[in-house]
Amino acid sequence: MPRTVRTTRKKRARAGGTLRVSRPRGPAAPARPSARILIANRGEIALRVLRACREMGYSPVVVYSEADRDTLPVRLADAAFCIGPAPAATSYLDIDAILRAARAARADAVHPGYGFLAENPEFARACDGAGLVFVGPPPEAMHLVGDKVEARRLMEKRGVPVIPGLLDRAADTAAIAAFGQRIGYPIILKAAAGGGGKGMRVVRAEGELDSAVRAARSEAKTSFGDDGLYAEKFMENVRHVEIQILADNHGRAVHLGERECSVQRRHQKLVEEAPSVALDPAARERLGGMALEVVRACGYQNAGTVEFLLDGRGRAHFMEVNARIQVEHPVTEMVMGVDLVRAQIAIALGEPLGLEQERLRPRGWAIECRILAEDPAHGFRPSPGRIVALRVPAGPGIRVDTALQAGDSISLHYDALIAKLIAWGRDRAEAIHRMRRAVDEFLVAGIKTSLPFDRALLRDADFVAGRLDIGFLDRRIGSLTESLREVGPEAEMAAVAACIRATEEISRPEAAGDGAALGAWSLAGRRALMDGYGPRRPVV
Ligand code: MV4
Repeated sequence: MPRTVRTTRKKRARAGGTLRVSRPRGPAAPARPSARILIANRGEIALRVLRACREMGYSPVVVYSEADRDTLPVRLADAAFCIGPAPAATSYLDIDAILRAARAARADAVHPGYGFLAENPEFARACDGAGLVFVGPPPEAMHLVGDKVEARRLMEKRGVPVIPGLLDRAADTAAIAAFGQRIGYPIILKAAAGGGGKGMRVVRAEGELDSAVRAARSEAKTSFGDDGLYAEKFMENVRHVEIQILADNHGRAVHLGERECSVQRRHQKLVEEAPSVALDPAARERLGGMALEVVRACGYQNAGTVEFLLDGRGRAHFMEVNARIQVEHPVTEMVMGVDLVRAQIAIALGEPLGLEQERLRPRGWAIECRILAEDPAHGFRPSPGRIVALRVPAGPGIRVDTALQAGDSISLHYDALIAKLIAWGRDRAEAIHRMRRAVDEFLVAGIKTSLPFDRALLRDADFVAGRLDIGFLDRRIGSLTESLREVGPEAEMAAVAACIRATEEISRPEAAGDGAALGAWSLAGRRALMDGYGPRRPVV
């Protein structure tokens, strides 16, 4: 572990004047019992961090935009500060407004969640400068892994297998054309400052290169303020697998196995799971070892994720590092029995990792469905509006991470993620069974959600068999969503009829008969109700 990084951390903690940091490998330093943690985020992740703070005995403080005044994190926090109007640029992305709130709250630390400022080294530095502990990696490490070309070059030097490609930013289209000639098409263009699919373009033939380069550059420029590009061989029929790591400020690091994230649509993950059917324990250790090499190479601290592509022969290729807690972290928590957000906070406050690599083995299987305020029947178009009724599933093996309350309004200002539904089982089959049961219980009325898509996916033969790759969803999205579009006027009429009939059965219980199997109409009515059609009151 580079000394400089450690020194920075100590200085940062001292500047706050309130936190003691243990010596390297020394006993755990009792952080200030009343440490106040400012949560610079919203929605489910703000609530997730708030809960970790509570369990640790720390005081959670939140910031919120004018649109989020009546949300659950604001209700449950010890203090809440309005930081501006709804648009993210004037609230959750406003570094000065957040630091003003931190000062007013007399906060000791800041947790950025994911998205917004979570991977912005300027923000991490600004927190440092204000005497606040930033719950995340040191700014230097964050900056390094944020430059995808730099990160690639470093990994290559350290002997981690990287995807064949350019190790420098491409000077011009000619440089990429030369690479394409050498390696063969298809190739993929990526933004040097990018990640997560923005500014990416797959190029299948040299004839498409010119326009693809122009499009990718302009997208990179608007998204990241940097039009730098590099090129790689485009790998097909591969899985997207990522390793979770935790590294403390004392030179100790562990990996917590993998998450399988191949079920994506336009770089939006829809379903994630842990572990992956594609890795056996030996392969897991190999990949984990590579991820820890990444940690060592860049002086990484706190929680992080190392992304790989896994080819059909089980070979892994490094892609990039995500310097944040990720949306899909719960599946790792469920199979590893580790509270990752709690670990993030403990590490940031200087506590040594209490985990031993040898004892970290996945137990059972966990699957997460991201519930989005989008209409899967119409190309996942945004579906804003008011949640008029909400029924959240529960029961054995089910976890729901959401800040949603009935009456909340979903606006177009923020991400469409409204809830995460996580199912755990002793094996993959049990996790899928529980998930099917839970998605059928879940009701979000008033808006369209991705739930009907999940119900279809969980019955897809390839998904159930674990036959996944990054092209799976694009190939299957049509067949998985076509039946959903049938909920047109006719189906809605059928649903209304079914509801009327079921209502009659309430007033004439003998008509249904105690314990009698429901008829097709009643089942259709129930089904329709689950998806938010029909009357807004219980029918049976
Ligand atoms: C790739 C790739 C294939 N070949 N790079 C997507 C997110 C970002 N972290 C990198 N990503 C990819 N990079 C090479 N050289 C495939 C992906 C990828 C993907 C691409 C198209 C459609 C869906 C995808 C899902 C996951 C990963």
